[in-house]
Amino acid sequence: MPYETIEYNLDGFIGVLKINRPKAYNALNAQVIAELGEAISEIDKDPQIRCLIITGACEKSFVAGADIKELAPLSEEDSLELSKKGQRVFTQIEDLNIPVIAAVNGFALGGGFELALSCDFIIASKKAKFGLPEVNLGLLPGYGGTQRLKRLVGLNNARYITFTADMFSAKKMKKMGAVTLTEEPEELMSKCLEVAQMIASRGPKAVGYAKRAILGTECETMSGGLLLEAELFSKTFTTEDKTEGIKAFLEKRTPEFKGN
Ligand code: CO8
Repeated sequence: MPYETIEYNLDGFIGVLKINRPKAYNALNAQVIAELGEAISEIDKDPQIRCLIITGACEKSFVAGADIKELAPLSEEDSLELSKKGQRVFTQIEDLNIPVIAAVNGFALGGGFELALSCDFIIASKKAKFGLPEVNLGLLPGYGGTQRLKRLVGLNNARYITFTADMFSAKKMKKMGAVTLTEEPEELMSKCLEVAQMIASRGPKAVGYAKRAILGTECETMSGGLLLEAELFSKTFTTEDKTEGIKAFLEKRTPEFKGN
């Protein structure tokens, strides 16, 4: 199926899916979310694929977050809908029967970091940068970040990353537990393919069952957490801080939050 904002290729047992909106640093607009959902549904039905790699087609960026220009005019109801839609697609990725590797080649910010967190593990370029900058836009992570990050880095680190909205190196993220391996930028894809080949050489059914066992009952508590996150995310769309935060990004200036 032809896609406009993503690229998908299957080579042997390994699928490689690239987010491809270079002009916006691969930011996730509604079209990317929709195409990603379609591609994941197709991959789910494909008996040949044994491991999927998700990466960014643009050299500098994995995904720089949700598309801020698209977020700006949304109402509380629209933002709730969009948050739930993205959460569904990211949960589809988490629920795939095959392992999914996030090959983080550059910026993984906001929704981009949340996309990587919905994969089974992250292999990152040493130049990659991670962060949840949402609160600096008057928003909060709305694509699963409040639920998935804490599982990897613990509550204290998740709070630190979320509340500071700071950017973190791949090395720092590896130390905190969010990143499994770091590689030189030019070796990132070959390392991911090597790991994917290793996984593909193991018993596919056993790998799938092991994935399900590791995820275990987490998803039961996850669904409640995701609903709460989506509802609170949409509440930010009733605040002046969200209007100021997004306006400041678009005007390329520092926001002045009043707490309203
Ligand atoms: N959305 C839209 N456009 C973007 C985004 C984005 N997230 N990120 C970058 N771009 C665009 C820029 O606007 C710019 O376009 P233009 O050339 O037309 O002005 C182009 O990409 C290149 O960006 P910069 O010129 O800013 O490049 P720099 O190298 O100077 O900086 C950064 C790169 C650091 C990545 C910077 O662009 C940046 O800070 N981007 C925003 C990061 C961010 O705040 N992400 C979080 C977004 S909010 C979010 O993800 C919420 C998730 C939950 C959503 C739930 C439901 C909707």
